[in-house]
Amino acid sequence: MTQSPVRYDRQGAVGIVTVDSPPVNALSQAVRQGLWDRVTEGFNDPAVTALVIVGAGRTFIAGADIAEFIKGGMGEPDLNEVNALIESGAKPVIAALHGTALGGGLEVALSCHYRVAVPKALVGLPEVKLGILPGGGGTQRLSRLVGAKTAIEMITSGAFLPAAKAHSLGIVDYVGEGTDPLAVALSFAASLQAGPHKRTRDREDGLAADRGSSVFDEARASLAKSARNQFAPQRCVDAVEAAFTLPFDEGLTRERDLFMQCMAHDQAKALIHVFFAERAVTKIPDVLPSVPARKIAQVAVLGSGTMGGGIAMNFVNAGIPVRLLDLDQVALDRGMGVIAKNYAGTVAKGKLAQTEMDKRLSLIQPTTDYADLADADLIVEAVFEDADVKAKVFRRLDEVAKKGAILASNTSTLDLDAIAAHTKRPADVIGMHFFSPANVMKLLEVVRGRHTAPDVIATAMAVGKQIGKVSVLVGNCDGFVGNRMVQYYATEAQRLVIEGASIEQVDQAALEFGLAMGPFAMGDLAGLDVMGFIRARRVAAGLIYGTPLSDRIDPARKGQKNGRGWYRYEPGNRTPLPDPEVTAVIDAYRAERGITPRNFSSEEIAKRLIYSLVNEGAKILEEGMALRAGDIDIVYIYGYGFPAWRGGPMKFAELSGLDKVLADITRYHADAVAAGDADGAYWEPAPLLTRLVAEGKKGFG
Ligand code: 3H9
Repeated sequence: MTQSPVRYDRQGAVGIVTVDSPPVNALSQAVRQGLWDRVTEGFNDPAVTALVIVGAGRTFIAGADIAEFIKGGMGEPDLNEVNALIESGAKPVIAALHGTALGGGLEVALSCHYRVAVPKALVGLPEVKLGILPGGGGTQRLSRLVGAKTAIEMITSGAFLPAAKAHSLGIVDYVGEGTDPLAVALSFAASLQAGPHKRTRDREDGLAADRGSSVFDEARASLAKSARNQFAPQRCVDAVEAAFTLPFDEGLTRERDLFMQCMAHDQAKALIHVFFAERAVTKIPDVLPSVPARKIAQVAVLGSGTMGGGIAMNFVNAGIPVRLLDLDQVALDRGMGVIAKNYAGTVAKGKLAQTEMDKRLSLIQPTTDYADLADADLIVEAVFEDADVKAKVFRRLDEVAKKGAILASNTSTLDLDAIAAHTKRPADVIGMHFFSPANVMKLLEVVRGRHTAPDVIATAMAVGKQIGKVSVLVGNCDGFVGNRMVQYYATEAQRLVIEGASIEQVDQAALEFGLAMGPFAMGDLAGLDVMGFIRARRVAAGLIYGTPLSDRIDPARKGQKNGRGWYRYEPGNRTPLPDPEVTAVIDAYRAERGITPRNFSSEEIAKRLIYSLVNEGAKILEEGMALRAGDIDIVYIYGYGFPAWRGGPMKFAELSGLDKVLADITRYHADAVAAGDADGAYWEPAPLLTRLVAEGKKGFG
């Protein structure tokens, strides 16, 4: 018989129910059963007058077992039954919180008569981030404690609240000292008066003021904007409202009904996929966790432009000192000025203390002397995206860097092996591709070269985590994962315009799909001059199909930086405005090719944009340039503003049906061939996709 993950002990007159199910004490079927059995045992134990529920290891219960959701069916006993049992006892039950009491974990705690916590404990109902809502009574019980507004805020944001805040809101009854939740609970139990001990379901504290309030409609209207197109946030409001309109048990039934609606929705499938994909990216089959990372105490960044400055900020934000090198003192002063201005903006918004800004700035040592890089453990090159410039830099770095230093390139497209070949230590060379603005965007593509050593990979991944990035290991191909895919996406946006859509319509369709910005606005933000430079190299190397419109746009149009790109911009304003000069270029090009513009629906535009990503993503996957389809999804969600609730491009394709996606891609390819349009050649279906569909597979595996 397997041992239960929940045990029962006694200390004096207190019965202790300990959940011991690493890593996070999630509420698997065995844990729910164990809770049921051990709480029953405690209620029946004549020697105890109160019970404590506590988590072993690093945390209280961090929620329902999400892996169980995917397998389908959650098994008996249901969480609501366990909670009802806890709440029904004649003896008071105290939840002793440490680590994170989340989701179903907080719901268990809310069913207890009292909640106590250590100061570092965090509580929250983050279900909405998985596309669902609290389904174990959380919406009903929390509302009774804190009222509608706070309940809606907590449940629709999924935010984690520190113990002190939870105490001030009435969620936690007592915050003790130290780190031992059991000690806090035992001292609280000793102070308990004789009953009755009120059950949360019977509390009225939070309900009275908000009955019939407009807060629900206001929340719905606000979420319709801030969580546009998302299913669960609206259902969260519905569930909270039920606490104010229905008796408790009916409220629970309504909550469960809404929970099941969310579970059945594609958005939950997408977001649960993202949860696991984000954790899977850390796992590299041939770089085991036992591979030791190198120690990174001093970093150097080369290039003090927008990218270099942003990269430097990441490290000093994490307390790691940086030497920032530029060859030109004027450029260096300008770069330092931009960094100071960025921090000052955050201070002005009240999000950073002035002393903290000063501390961070003091950790950056500007220099124009390569000799100053000699003690750096990690050197990140962020100079101009030109192979010759990079070659020169890496030859110089090879001369000055100490033995064992990691030499990282922030190249976004160039061949990492060619860069590494300019050093005598290719095993120490790796790509660390940050995304602009580098101090904000969470993605870090870690590029593995042919000779990159396993411990260099382990170090880059670990450093990425330390500076708050989501690091994804990718292979060395032109554009790696993100930019390799995006070139086809950008070209497809232009093909749509050539065929008849307007620039604004294409961007609007991307926004309606849920992307953070459309392809043309993205081009203007990245800089058409930079993209033009990269494109010229690729075209010369035979790596890219035509990009007919870009080549006809006046090269003086650089995008947002000079107020003229695919759009025009008023000074000091980032709102894209249609520009007749660009429209004239499009009209002339259509006329030259004899194209009669046709109408497009937003849906058709979105499909063509997204499927261009999917088809290239499948090629990348087959070549092994990404380890998993989920890695590609994470790249797009954290690097390109792809909506997480769509799951990323590859999950979106799975949810749309790989067979349907392939049929569309095949048609786009046939259309391009029939029109003699060589620019559409990339629509040739990815062999992997064709094979999966032929085998009847529903996913990329
Ligand atoms: C819910 O409760 C629904 C109910 O209302 C209704 C039911 C009817 N389940 O993140 P980490 C794994 S919905 C299964 O790397 P950290 C995770 O996959 C749930 N597994 O650590 C990883 O595995 P591996 C509401 C879980 O310290 C390992 O634990 N709760 C779960 O950076 C370590 O995770 C949530 O949404 C889970 N619930 O962060 C909380 N949680 O090592 C979700 C974690 O094999 N979890 N794992 O890769 C979190 O936010 C973070 O994991 C947490 C720890 C903050 C707890």
